[in-house]
Amino acid sequence: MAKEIIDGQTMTRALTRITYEIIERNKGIEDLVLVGIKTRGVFVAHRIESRLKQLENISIPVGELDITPYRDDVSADEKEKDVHEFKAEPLDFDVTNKHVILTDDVLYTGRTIRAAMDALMKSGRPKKISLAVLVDRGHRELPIRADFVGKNIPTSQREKIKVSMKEIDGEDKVEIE
Ligand code: 3GP
Ligand code: 5GP
Ligand code: MG
Repeated sequence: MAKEIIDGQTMTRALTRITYEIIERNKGIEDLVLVGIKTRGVFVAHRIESRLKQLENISIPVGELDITPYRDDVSADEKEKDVHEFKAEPLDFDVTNKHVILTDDVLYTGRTIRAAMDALMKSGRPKKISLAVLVDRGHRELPIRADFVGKNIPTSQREKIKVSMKEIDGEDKVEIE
């Protein structure tokens, strides 16, 4: 059984708040780039980018990261398969001396983020990496935390967070099941 915890309006507000927090903490948004982790993290990145444009009237680059080949819990065979469909450069712009804000929908063990940082380093040497997530469900297995959080949702290991976003799911909501 699924229970809705975040509705569309709440998701919009959370992303707007995160955007304001990014502006506040960066005293402007110079050198900032957003990098979304596929799939839904990419939509999170684009939404923050469009709010930054509305609020500050400045455009910043948005990149997409597919971290499958960098995961530590994917079999070597699967990685091998992926590598062939995979660009040698995980990102199509240089992150050297940029402040990269990684974005994802759900933060759980932290292994995805560790893999994402690995992939990022292959594209240059960022001067700083921050993390923004829509939902932090706890249960970290690595010393990783988010700088910007839409909502902390304490979960048990058995529970699952289902994130729906307009871009691919037709509506915005977060459910726990
Ligand atoms: P996303 O690509 O939009 O992040 O991993 C593929 C999809 O499966 C993810 O969508 C995510 O929403 C969903 N998912 C649900 N539970 C898990 C989980 O425990 N691990 C991973 N990697 N994905 C999960
Ligand atoms: P982690 O690597 O931190 O364990 O998991 C984070 C990644 O796995 C995110 O990209 C997220 O999409 C996915 N994930 C892990 N747990 C969940 C969950 O309960 N719900 C959803 N939607 N995604 C999850
Ligand atoms: Mg995700």
